[in-house]
Amino acid sequence: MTVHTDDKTATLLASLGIESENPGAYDGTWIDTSGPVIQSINPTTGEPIAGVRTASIDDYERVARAATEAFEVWRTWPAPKRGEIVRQLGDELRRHKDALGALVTLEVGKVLSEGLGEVQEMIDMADLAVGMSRQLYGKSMHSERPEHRMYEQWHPLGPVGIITAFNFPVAVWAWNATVAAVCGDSMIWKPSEKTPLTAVAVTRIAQRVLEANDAPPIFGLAIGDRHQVGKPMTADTRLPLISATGSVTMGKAVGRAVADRLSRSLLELGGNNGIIITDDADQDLALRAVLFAAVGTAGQRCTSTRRLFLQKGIAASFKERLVEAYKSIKPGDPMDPGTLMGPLIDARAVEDMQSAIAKAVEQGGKVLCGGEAIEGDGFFVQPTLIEAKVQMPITCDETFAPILYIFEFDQLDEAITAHNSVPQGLSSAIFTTNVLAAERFLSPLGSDCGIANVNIGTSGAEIGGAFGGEKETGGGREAGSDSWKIYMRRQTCTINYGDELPLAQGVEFDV
Ligand code: UN1
Repeated sequence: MTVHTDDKTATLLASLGIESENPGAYDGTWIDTSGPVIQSINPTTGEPIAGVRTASIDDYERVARAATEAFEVWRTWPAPKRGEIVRQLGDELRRHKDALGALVTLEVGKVLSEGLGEVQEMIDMADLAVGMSRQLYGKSMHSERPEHRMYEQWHPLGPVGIITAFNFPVAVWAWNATVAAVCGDSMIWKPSEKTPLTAVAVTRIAQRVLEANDAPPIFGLAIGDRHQVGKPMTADTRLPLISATGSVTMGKAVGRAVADRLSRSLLELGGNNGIIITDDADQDLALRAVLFAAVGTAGQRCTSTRRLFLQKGIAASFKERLVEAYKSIKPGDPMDPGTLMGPLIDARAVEDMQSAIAKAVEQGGKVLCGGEAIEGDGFFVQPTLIEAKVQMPITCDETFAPILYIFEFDQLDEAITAHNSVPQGLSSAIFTTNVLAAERFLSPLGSDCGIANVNIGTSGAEIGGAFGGEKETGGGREAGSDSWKIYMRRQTCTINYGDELPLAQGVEFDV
């Protein structure tokens, strides 16, 4: 297929080393891959941007072997030296922030400010991981035996498989890759086939840093489908950890395959995030937060707000303001600085949104505004508000689109129960000025999610905290706090520096 791009796009692609057809696997060198070619489609126009030759099973095998060899060397580098490589990766990302952010916008359709924000998230992760590289602390504990010392230490784990989704095509790689790298792991990245170009661009950036430092090729890449890459990777006993971000269906398949070989999985799956707004909340603040969380990224974040719980006293007026604000949002070119909402990722996403809206109406929901796909080029839809009832089954599904279901409630506990009644448990928020309501929401009887916010929306988490959620969201934690521990192997060591052999638990065993 011939790919037509304008001059500006051609310059952008060239600055990131993207050609009209790119190899889809890297193991220290770019492999002349032999799988089928996929085209990356610009969701704003529906036109192809460039192609990628996917990895075959044999290509995957090459990448896996290289990752295994790279691990053998990388794990011997002192952690702060590994951190130095990640520091340089952060610097290289800083240099390419504008271009890479624009490529994210081109390939995913999120607005430019969010494309740039995503690269910033990678840079923030690199900075955090550099600090971590000197803080991979183990505890020491007091032995119950005289002249004994006990402590825990953390060793590199092995090559890690990283599966990422289209919606955060580069930041989620960085959540995993920067931390895994300082922990001493090599990795194989399987990005979404909807966003192969950003993956090639990031790997080229990482390659330069590795080569400049004579570091082993720890940042492997294998672009391909479930059969060529996904299944061989999840079944690969050389990979002690598979970190997967994406749908619940994908996560269940990955979780099962990895559990079958008793290895670790780190799952960050679907969300169905809710915001509760009480009568005493700051309405202006809440309105702005709901808009960003529900309409931002065209509702395609795992943290997007999908359910809104309004207390009766403010419900009517808040809904009115929300409808007005929704109507003022004009979906358009995500490169244009005035645009707040770009397209959905593909035609299938538009169909899924339409089918969810039809189901909502069938189940008794009332569309307050939006609801339509927009005719013309690209995959544009109207942001949609639906008045709903908690019993409506469709409100338990995560539809990756800008649909916001609105519910009303009397008492806070009633809202919390409804909020927690879905299978997913990623992010949640309450808007209130009442300290008791806020604390109740954060208490063990409150939100059941991995993320719980007060007077902040459900999306746009900072990388310093552990990111992930409960129930069908999969239980994994990525990014900050002590999430690094899953990328390492824990070892408990006991040293006897005396000349007796006392046994623990007072056991006597003298011959
Ligand atoms: C995702 O949608 O998979 O909290 C990740 C947020 C972003 C990450 C979203 N920092 O919205």
